[in-house]
Amino acid sequence: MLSKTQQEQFLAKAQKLAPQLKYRTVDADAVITPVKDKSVWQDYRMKKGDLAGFLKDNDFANGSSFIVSMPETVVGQAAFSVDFCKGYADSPSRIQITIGELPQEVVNADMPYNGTLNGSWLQKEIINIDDLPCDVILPRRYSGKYIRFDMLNVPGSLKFSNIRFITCGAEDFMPPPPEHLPELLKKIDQASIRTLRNCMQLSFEDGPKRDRRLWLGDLRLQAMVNKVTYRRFDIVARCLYLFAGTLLDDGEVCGCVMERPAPRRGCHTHDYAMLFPIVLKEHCSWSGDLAIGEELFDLACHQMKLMERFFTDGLFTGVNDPWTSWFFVDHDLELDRQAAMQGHAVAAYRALAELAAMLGKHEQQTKFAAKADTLAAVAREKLYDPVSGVVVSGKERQISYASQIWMIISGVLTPEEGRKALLAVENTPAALRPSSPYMFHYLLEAWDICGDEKHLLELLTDYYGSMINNGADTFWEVYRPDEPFFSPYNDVRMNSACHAWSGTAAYFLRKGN
Ligand code: RAM
Repeated sequence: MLSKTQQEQFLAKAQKLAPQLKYRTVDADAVITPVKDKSVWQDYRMKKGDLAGFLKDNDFANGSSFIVSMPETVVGQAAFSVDFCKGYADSPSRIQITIGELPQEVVNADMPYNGTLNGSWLQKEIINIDDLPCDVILPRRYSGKYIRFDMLNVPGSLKFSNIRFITCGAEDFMPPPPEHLPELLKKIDQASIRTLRNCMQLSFEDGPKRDRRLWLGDLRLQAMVNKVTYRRFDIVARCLYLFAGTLLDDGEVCGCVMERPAPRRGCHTHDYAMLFPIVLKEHCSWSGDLAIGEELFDLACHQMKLMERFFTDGLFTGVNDPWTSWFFVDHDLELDRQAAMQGHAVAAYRALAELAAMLGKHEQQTKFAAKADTLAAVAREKLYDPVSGVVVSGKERQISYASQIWMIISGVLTPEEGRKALLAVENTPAALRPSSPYMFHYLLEAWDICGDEKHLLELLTDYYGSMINNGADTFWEVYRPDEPFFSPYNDVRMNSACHAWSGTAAYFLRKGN
């Protein structure tokens, strides 16, 4: 168990690794007329018009409003210049400004919010300006493609100009798409990289609009894309130190870390804790930095020690309860998590064994390899039906993609068995499908391990391509192609449209074999 002092030392290391943020100015490039159109994703088409002409020809009195768009989804502070037009400013100007990643957030800016997460995540400001003319830089950092202005109470009417974003992030450029890719895959590659770039702030955030924090599950996927693009291993190391410095009381790595005002621990998310050894091992082998592996090895081992309480005779018997004992796995409360968690554990022990080998800890290597073998054998005996070739989970012997996927990722199934299992669930309409892009990533990773390039590319093109066709230039936290208004938070405006765990397409397109 790491002492408080050791944790503080890790936080000090994280502090030293804080990246220098880069800033640039991106001007708004169009005025938007939202057109209701049921044939369009979430019912609104955003018709673009000439912004310069619009701002020159129009002034805005009480009750008027307008929307502008940015050339791409950006992260930073929205800013603009404003002046009075008629008469003189004898009183303050009260303006409401709403920033949205997707049309619904700005078109329905004032619709009552009844979602489950705090409505203050919705990006809205009411400001009062005393002195005109004036250049305004809004106080928070936002993520968006649209800015809506509502004149709540203004003296006479106002003129606007210079509407822009002062963007920020650890990187300010985008690696161009690989030449050989067809057009749609190029777009997918770029949206995936833009997603990573926008989330890459002082740490890898899950979403720059929401939750703006470091989640271990998201970090693993970001580290994969980072490996084939920006290669900012310093930020990955920083994130690992942040986790190591904010442990829960029993020494478990928490699911997420909030960085400001000072690093704070978030919740228990046990599947994410099991990813810690995996992320650490991958980071060491991709960055070549074995020192951090040595430093955090015991902590990684401790995670699996803590997880032992969820296993009986080598089989996962923990119960998922989001309030007390949370095994996230996917945004799906119906999902029986037994097989997926068994897979997480096998994969984590394998990662520990490999990390031990890299660090020359041969005894530990043997010990963890044996642990992985035992759990894998139990999995094959209790959860794998060799006749149907499918993995089942829980008392009800539920069949889901998640169960097959994690048995493949962990190597419990051979690539050939894995391929058969995935094909079998494709033909099982009752099988629970991936609900979030997070699980969808793991489906792609599973097809990759099974060596089925064709399936992988088809699925990738279909899923991310349809998001692109629905207007995405960064990938969305929540995406059910047949349910445009689905939100795990009961209000689609709360969904994040630039989300770490949805951005791994570039990894598959660039990793080579
Ligand atoms: C949601 C976020 C985040 C994820 C957690 C478990 O709140 O989308 O990215 O990791 O769930």
